Amino acid sequence: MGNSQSGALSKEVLEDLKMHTHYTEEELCKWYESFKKQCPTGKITQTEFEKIYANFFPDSDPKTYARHVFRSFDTNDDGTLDFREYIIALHLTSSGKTSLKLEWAFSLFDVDRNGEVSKNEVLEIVTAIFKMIPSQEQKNLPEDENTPQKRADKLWAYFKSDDKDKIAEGEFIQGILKNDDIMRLIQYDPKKQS
Ligand SMILES: [Ca+2]
Ligand SMILES: [Ca+2]
Repeated sequence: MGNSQSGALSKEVLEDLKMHTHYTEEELCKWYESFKKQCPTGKITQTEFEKIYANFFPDSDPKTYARHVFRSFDTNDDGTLDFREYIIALHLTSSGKTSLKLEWAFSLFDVDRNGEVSKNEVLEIVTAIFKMIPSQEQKNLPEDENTPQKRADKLWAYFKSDDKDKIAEGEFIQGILKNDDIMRLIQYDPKKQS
C-alpha cells in the first residue's frame, strides 16, 4: 500500500504543508511535480544546494552561507532536504511577513540549535554573509562595517544592552524589527541589476 504512493505526494505531507503554509493543494501538487522532475531522488543534497547558491552569486563565495542555510532548512537533520523541508523553506523566506523571515533568521544564527544566539554564532553567520559580498562592493562599505568582525561587533553591541551573553529568539526578532540598520546587517541583498 505504502509503495504505491512513492511517486505522488503523500496525503500526510500534503495536509501538514497546508496547515503550516499558506499554499493551496493545487500549488503544492504542481510544485511537487516539478520538484520530482528536478530532483528524481526526492531529496536535495548539500552539494546540490551549494551549486544553486553558486549560480546566484557568481562574483563572491556563498558556500559557507549556503551551508548554514541548508542546516537551517534541514530540520530533521538527515543531511538532505526533502519536499516538505523545501516548501517550508520557501514559505519562510519568500513570505512577505517580516516576523516569519526573522524567525527563520534566528534559526540560521542559532548554529548549535540550543535556542539562543551567542556572540560566536553572530560572528560565524556574519562572516558567511560577508563572503557573499563581491570584493568590489566590500571596498565601498562604511568604515564600521567593512570587516566581518566589525559587523558582528556592531550587531552584538546593539543587542547586548544588559549583561547576558546570549540573545533569545523574542529579543532577536523584536530588536531587528525596530532597527533597519540591524536588519540590513543580518542579510545580503545583491544590488538589483539595472
Ligand atoms: Ca532533511
Ligand atoms: Ca546557539
